[in-house]
Amino acid sequence: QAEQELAGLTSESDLQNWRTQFLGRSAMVMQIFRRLPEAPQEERPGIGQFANQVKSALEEKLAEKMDAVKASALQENLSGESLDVTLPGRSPSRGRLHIQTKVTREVCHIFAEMGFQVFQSPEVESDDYNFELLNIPAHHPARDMWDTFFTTEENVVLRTHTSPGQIRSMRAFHPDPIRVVLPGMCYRYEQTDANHEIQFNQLELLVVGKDITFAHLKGTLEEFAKRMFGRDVRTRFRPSYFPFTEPSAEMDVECFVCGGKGCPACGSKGWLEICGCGLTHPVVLKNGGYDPDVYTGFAAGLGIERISMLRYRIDDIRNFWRNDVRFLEQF
Ligand code: FA5
Repeated sequence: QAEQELAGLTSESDLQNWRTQFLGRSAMVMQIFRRLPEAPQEERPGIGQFANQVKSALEEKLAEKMDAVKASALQENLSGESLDVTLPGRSPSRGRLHIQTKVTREVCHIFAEMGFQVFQSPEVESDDYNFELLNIPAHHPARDMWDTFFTTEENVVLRTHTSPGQIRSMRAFHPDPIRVVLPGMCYRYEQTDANHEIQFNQLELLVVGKDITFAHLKGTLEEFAKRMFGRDVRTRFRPSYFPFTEPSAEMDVECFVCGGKGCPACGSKGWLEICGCGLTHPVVLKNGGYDPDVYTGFAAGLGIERISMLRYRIDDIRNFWRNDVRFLEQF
């Protein structure tokens, strides 16, 4: 009877009812189990076994039928829906590299052509690497040059510049000569304006060898500017101070955003500072493992966003990390 009824069913809910009727608590097979103790002792195993066979045969039939019912319901659904292949497609939105990633790669590429290799160094740094080993002791007034984000862990800071990578690369390369660039994000707790952000990319340059002079530094940076902005670009060096270089300088590039007339990007100066630089301080060489009586070096820290501003004539640095897609998708 159970099998006969099952054959005629076509919906899932009918199948549920069938299950209650033939396999539920009050179904006949189940009653056999419940009333087994009433049967004579020696017949019980035979009856039990037979009831079990019936029960699993019914379960198997139900499962088969359930599959068939589901399959035909799906088939019915599919044939009921029609697909209009003439509708216009929805194009997926395309991701792209951030402009700073692109410019960083371009700058690395230029330096690679000049013989530099890329070296990676961490964004979260110890006080030692960010300051101490760069000849900036605790309580030294020069620490005020970098408004620092401290972490809850003692002596752990977000790097304020890529210069800690100088020590890391020296320790990795010693005693070989070095010619590396170190790109990466830096963080400063400072007031933002048209050319200052609280997070920005720098690219550190480090050369260590014998007889490295200021002429090498100047030549390298000027050649970089020519390759980045065109052969007629005008640059200027101004004397400056950094505890980890001696002598120190800063390099400005003529402001292409306003063509020298004055704009927010250059603070109406007509020139935009793109890097700090200098000859590596003997104390820093020593901290990196190099004998300052034998080796000399030069270093620079270039601001990638500033370079992008000049290159693409962008008059406010805050556009880069505002995450406005209308701005970002132009690059
Ligand atoms: C430094 O950070 C030194 N570590 C640079 C250096 C390296 C000197 C090696 C000597 C030897 P400074 O704070 O001036 O220096 O920053 C260097 C460059 O990073 C600036 O010229 C500018 O281009 C960029 N920069 C600095 N602060 C910001 C900021 N808040 N937002 C955007 N760019 C910045």
